[in-house]
Amino acid sequence: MHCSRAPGLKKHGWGEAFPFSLPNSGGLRGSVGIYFPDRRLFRALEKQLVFRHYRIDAVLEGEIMSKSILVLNGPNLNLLGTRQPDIYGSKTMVDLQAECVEKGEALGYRIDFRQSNSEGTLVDWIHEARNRYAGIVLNAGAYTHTSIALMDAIESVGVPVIEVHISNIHQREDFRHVSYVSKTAMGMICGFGFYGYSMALDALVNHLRH
Ligand code: CA2
Repeated sequence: MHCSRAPGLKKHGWGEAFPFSLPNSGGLRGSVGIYFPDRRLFRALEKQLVFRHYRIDAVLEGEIMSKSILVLNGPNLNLLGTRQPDIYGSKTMVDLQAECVEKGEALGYRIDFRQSNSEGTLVDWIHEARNRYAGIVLNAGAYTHTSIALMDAIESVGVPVIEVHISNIHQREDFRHVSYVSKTAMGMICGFGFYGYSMALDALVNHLRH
């Protein structure tokens, strides 16, 4: 066990998403990508987190990398629960993260849950998955229908990707019927609301086990 911060924590600045919780981390359960826009809020938790860093350090060196799944969300999904409940439901991104983390724990995987409105950031995160994550669940939002860059990133990284959409994109406008992500993802689930993420995690872990 090392008495320093975990490698995964060093490269994250304050206010950025960073992993601090693992299945056995006691009170701070199963959440990753916690955002601290307010330094004072972070300070209030810092003492507790430093304790967790040591625990994370001990585990990261071993099985954690191969037992981690990246769940990526694209543009505007941060608005979940604020508008268009007829299409996307009334639950929020935080609810979705909690559901994914809980499902991941049940399957024995740590979930790293992230959202970005930037195409380049999503490409960078897909690249980051190489040798670090067992697989990716990806809802690329509207970039699904436009992004050759995401398609190429998925193809180049050599990590299994399951595409997911909250809505049934084939019952919507014609431009949503095309998915560049589908061309390189293992498979695609759409139309089942947040439950689609759970289905995607099941499908991914089933693939990893066989
Ligand atoms: O159904 C999905 O999950 C989508 O990926 C969602 C994207 C859409 O462009 C895709 O065609 C299908 C849009 C996400 C926007 O989410 C909002 C949620 C609430 C309020 C406003 C936008």
